[in-house]
Amino acid sequence: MASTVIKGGTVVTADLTYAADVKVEGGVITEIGPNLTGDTLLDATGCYVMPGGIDPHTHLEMPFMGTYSTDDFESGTRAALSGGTTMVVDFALPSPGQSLLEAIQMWDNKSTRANCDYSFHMAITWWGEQVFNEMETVVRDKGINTFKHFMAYKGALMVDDDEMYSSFKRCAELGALPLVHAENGDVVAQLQAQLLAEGNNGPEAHAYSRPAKVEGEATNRAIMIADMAGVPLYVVHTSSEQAHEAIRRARQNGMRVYGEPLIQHLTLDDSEYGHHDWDHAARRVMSPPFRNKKHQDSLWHGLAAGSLQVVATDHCAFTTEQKRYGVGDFTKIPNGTGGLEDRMPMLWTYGVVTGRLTMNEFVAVTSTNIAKILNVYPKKGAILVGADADIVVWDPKLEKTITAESQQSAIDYNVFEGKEIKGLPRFTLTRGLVSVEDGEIKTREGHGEFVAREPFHAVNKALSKWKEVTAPRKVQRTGIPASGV
Ligand code: DUC
Ligand code: ZN
Ligand code: ZN
Ligand code: ZN
Repeated sequence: MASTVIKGGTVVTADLTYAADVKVEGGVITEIGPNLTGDTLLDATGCYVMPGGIDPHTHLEMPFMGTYSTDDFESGTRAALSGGTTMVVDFALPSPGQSLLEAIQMWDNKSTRANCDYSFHMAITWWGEQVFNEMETVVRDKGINTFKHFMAYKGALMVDDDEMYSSFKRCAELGALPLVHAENGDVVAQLQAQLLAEGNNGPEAHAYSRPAKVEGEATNRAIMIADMAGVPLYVVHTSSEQAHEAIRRARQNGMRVYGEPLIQHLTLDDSEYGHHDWDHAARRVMSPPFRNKKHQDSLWHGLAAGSLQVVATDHCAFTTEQKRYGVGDFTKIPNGTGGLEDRMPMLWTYGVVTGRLTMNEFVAVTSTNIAKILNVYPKKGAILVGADADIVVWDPKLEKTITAESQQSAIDYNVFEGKEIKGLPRFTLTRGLVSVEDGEIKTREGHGEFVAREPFHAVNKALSKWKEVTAPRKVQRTGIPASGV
């Protein structure tokens, strides 16, 4: 079998840093050690050999707000690989009333073009007996063990507390992990209507309509509901101190709650919405919106302290033309920003180079923690013999300025335009296939495979101590008084 050896680099994992060569055969890592030989040699001198990134949160070719997100599984995964990310987890999104299994079929069809491996989360956008029953098939037969709930997007994707509690209990039975988009959709809808009525219709009003408190409230509510349902919880795109605070408090009380800041929220702030140019501001409209420096600091601290575990993108890319659907009414601006190819270089530049994160923490939050939480470790997220050869050979000396012209993403701008990056892939390997070589993109459409994820056996054991104390028990009594006296 043809072998590839990554030679002369320093292996960096979530817990170790050491000099070693890494040998790859048949798409997996077969040997790690000194002086390895092989058919093809990749020179990693001066580089860090790390597990390829996993982006746990993307929306590729997703029908949303009257259009489709522009990056599909081909351009999206090409963008991912160019920035060192070797696996994406996308959301299969049934429209309300649609079968979950039908939605998976749609996502199966779209994803045949993927350049790197991928997995799916299932969105619960409505509730009923059919959904209850299909959830079991999704977990048992479709390899999907995570269910996303939108607490916002009222009248479209939003589920209420009744539906969410029902679905969380079902997740607990099935060994599945619920995810939440935590914003109070009722309050957002009222604020949107009020802002429009006052003539506040520009993209800046998008941010006014989604203050940090709507996120803090919803995050705390979802955590409490998850605890009552007896299931852990994963909070997507944690963007505010209030949401982070709720997650910290829950973890301190023994609950398994995970928080996922986005690279956008870590590095871009709400001053973007004050820009004089409508297009500039609208291109940055996403939910939750960018926040101020206080919230950014909180997110960075959470990553360092371990109260937030994962950095994602929520990659959901719309062109300027699509953003202009919302001229005159900010509620019609398609929500979403890109970030797939910039997540790792931006986090390295703003995290590792600045000293906010160690290299090992960088690997943990971009790959290993995600693989563990989503139950694909150590197939993914590891430099270990037997693991998939999803590897990034990271050159800390490579520099570039981010521009839309040089990006892989199919849209016409980049929210990180002009940022100076230090640290980029010299090579990216996806199951052994070299897809970035000395900065040159050599992806192969259709190379990516679906990664099935098993249910979690620990889910039902994850109750907090509060649950045990308040578990209802019927009290045995004597001397019951006659009624009506
Ligand atoms: N937020 C976005 O900005 N886009 C896609 C969905 C979401 O929750
Ligand atoms: Zn969301
Ligand atoms: Zn300008
Ligand atoms: Zn999302």
